Amino acid sequence: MLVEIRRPSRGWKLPAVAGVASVALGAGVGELVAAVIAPTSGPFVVVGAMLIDLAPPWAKDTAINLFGTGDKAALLIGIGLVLLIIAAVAGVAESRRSPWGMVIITVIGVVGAFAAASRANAGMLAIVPSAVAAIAAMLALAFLLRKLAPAPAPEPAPAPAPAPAPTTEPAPAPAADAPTAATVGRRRFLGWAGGAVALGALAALGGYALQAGARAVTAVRDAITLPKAATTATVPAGADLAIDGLAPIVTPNADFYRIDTALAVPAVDPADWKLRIHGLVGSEVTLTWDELLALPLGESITTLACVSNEVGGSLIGNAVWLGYPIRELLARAGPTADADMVLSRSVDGFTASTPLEVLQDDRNAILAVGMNGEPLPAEHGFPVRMVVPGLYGYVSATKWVVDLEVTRFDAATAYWTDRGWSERGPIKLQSRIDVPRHGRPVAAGSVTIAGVASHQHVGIAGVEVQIDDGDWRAAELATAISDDTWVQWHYEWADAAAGSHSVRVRALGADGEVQTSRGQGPVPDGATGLHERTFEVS
Ligand SMILES: Nc1nc2c(c(=O)[nH]1)N[C@H]1C(S)=C(S)[C@@H](COP(=O)(O)O)O[C@H]1N2
Ligand SMILES: [Mo]
Repeated sequence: MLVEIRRPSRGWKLPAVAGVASVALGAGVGELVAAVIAPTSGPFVVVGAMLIDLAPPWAKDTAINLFGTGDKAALLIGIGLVLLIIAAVAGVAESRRSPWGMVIITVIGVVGAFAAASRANAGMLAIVPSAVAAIAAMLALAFLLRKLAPAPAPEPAPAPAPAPAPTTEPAPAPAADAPTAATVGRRRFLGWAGGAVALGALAALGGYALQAGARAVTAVRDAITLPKAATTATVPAGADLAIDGLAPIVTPNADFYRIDTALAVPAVDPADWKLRIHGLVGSEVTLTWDELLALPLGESITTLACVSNEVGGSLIGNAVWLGYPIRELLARAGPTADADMVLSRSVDGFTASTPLEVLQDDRNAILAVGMNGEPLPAEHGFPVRMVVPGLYGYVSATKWVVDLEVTRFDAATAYWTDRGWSERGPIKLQSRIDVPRHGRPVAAGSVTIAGVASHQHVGIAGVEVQIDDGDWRAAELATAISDDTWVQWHYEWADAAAGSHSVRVRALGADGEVQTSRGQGPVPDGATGLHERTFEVS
């Protein structure tokens, strides 16, 4: 604010209205933005969730006693009322002591962004709705307060030049015209303020409407009971070392990494879902949701990793999948002899190119409907996705899959291949150190070093660690679930002396490969290099 406006004569009511209208507009826009890009990060909902988490038990009890099951609605209404009061204060503050109103709105935005970012599973986009809301509110407030600035002298009807900016010295209004001009200005201001409120309401309604599909599909998903598995998979005893700080052997759905190009999570109703297998095939196959569920479904445990995972990164997870082998469906379609690739397509247009032979051999390449005992979560591909051991997700793990085109690598390319990534993505031998945890001091003496290693569909023969610049020493492997999953490892360092130390890890593949120390970034076919962690022993 370049000009400090001190005009107490303006009163406080209209500036308060400006504040309320601006914040209403911002809040509506925030809900709309959230509906589009980060549906679980609507500013109201995240602030409400944060308050629920922060509330002491007595407050929860009181709220439940007062409002019963309406306690959540009451909470949201309460947040709305508090917000409106703060908004009114911000309007008055801005009109008298600019930029304090803007500061107040910024603080509200930061609270919303903080609440959104601190939710479990919050993506990087989570703070955007609150940020956009705050910016929209500030722009609206600046606009409305300008409308409120005393009107310039009434102009003669054929205006020779545009009205001077209100920051110039306002000419004193002729006494006779004064009440009329003030009334007109006031009415016009209220029109603008009402417009801002209406726009905010429209945006909020738009957001609500946009999420109708997602709400409906969530309800459908919640009502699904998946059929019992014809074949089950179990995690063998001794596969999970249960070391504090070490990734659990099976990754809970809520902690499973999510990578996709979908700005809004596709809402696919299983009743409308259909898979089409076509292209270089003897006969086209289509499969409905009911037909898929009627097939004998099997459980399999497969680790999924992203090609963008940096060395030691967290874009990797392990789940118990329920699904049906893709090879059986391909056998029905009968690929022709010249076919060598399956281009899978999701409902939102994403594509992946998977070598045909990988989908035909005896590995557990499946159409998955279940993840860790539940229907697939929406963001992990509900109702149906692919899971293929041994390949990075970008060439195999199509979520919301609806189409399999049997084709050739020289005839079609997939989404990420068109953007510079390799057309094939066999997964690389990798290992990661989880413990000692990053930045945690460690007591001298016996120190546990632990992590995970994987080489899907090949298997891990061993893991070695190197402390400081010492020899490579064999770590102990936990029981492996199968070659298709990561395996935990640990090494007990008996004589850790005080000071700063570094530990490096390398995995040995079941095929004799030794994990390379040669560093390479993820592009075009996956990162290589050794994970290293430094820690302080005291
Ligand atoms: N429809 C669709 N499926 C997709 C993607 C995508 O962008 N869209 N990304 C792929 C990539 S790059 C990875 S690593 C995995 C990630 O699966 P997850 O989000 O369930 O962990 O999904 C794959 N399937
Ligand atoms: Mo990925």
